[in-house]
Amino acid sequence: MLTGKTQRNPRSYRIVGPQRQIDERETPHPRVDRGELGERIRSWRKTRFGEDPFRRIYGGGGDKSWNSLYHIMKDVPEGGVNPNRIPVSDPAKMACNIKEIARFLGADVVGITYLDQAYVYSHRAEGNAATGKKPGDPIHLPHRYAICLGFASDYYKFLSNNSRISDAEYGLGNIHTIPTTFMLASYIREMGYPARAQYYGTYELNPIPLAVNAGLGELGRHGMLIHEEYGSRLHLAVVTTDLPLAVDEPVDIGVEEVCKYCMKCARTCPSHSIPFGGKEVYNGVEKYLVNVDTCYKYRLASRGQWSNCVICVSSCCYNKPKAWWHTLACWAIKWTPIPLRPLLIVPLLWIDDLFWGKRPWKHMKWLDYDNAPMPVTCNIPGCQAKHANLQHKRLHVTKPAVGGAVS
Ligand code: B12
Ligand code: SF4
Ligand code: SF4
Repeated sequence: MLTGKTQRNPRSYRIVGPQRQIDERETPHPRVDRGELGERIRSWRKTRFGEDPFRRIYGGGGDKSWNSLYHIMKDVPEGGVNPNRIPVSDPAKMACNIKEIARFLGADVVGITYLDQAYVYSHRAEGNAATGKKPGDPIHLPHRYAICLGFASDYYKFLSNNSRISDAEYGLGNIHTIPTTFMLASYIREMGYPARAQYYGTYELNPIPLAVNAGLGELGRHGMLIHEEYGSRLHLAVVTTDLPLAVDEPVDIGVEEVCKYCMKCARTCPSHSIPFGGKEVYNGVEKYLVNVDTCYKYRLASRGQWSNCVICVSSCCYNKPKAWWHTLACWAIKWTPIPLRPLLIVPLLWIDDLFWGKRPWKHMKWLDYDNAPMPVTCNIPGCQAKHANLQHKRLHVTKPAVGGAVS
């Protein structure tokens, strides 16, 4: 078994014990499909795209997404490996070439690391018609390298969270992973080396730890990769290969210190799934532990208006449009000596709340969509008002209502 060795340890998580490979059947989607999180969420997952044809083309399961690229591509066979192998004398030069091509094909950010088998699923949850693989078959992915790719989503569309507008942007990010990784893997096979594309719908691994090790960013309190420029609005995909490549180093962009003081994602998460407390050890890794079950079940609050919650992504203080002041703030945190960072971070977080809001959200109209809060009928006995939004409803209720903009 190959063990990923990086020259520098990432700061945002710590390996403290043996890690076992995760069986994909234990991960949330198959558990929901088996009804382990209850019948309501199981049937929600089947019908979540509703009758909206535009939402259905982004697919991802359910009864109504036959025309999504996801459904078409997930069973497409990979091509053969060219028997005339091109010799690689300079892995660093080849790594530059691969990154350039990956960006040309559509990735926004690229990094390379060793493929640590700890992050490859042990068994698959779904079969694959093209390869003849069945659910429960062991996964064999003996490649040496993982080329990690990030695909950025639009800052403003995500601010409409949660709505069909943020859904469309989220879905498009998933779909973008498909042609780029597929073509990058094809290019490597044309050079005579095995390569497999790990894109939305076909993942045989967890891309987050690999992307952290490849220097794309750090692991945040909300459980996702944070990139210096794009925050967490990055979809991740991977191409695994044996093509000789130089690997990248994990980066320190200050997430470790910022997450200690910020907690904006924990404050804004409507299902309270993100911890306010410290890190915990799970499967040999010390990291912040997100409650994936409550996060998943929050989707029942969507009332047919959206299907993917992106509130923690939009709230994250690293999530900003491209601007010089954002670059400057990130640069300053990065280059401040670690013990002095809190002196800079605390005022920056105050400014962030002041200018960008404690719960970033924007009213938006796009195509026929309008993410204005829907009227909520108050359930207080005797009250006949059609409340315009949750703020009004909160005047009546003592317990804070769970919900984003459209709940
Ligand atoms: C199932 C799933 C979900 C489930 C469960 C969420 C979850 N946290 O697992 C639901 C539907 C609720 C969900 C929600 C979201 N998801 Co999701 N989800 C997945 C999926 C398909 C599998 C994740 C999994 O196996 N989780 C089960 C266990 C492992 O979770 P966990 O113990 O809490 O560990 C999490 C992290 O700590 C990390 N992790 C696990 N082990 C280790 C080890 C080390 C060393 C490190 C550093 C990290 C790490 O990975 C886990 C996923 O976040 C992945 C794609 C993939 N193949 O990995 C995308 C993925 C994680 N989701 C993603 C996103 C963006 C989201 C949402 C914002 C939007 C959405 N889809 O609704 C929210 C955010 C919720 C959150 N705060 O985590 C992105 C994250 C991108 C990024 N920048 O990091 C991924 C990678 C998909 C992609 N194409 O990019 N998701
Ligand atoms: S996706 Fe939504 S519910 Fe899940 S952790 Fe993020 S903010 Fe909370
Ligand atoms: S919102 Fe703040 S605490 Fe949460 S992941 Fe982003 S930086 Fe860390």
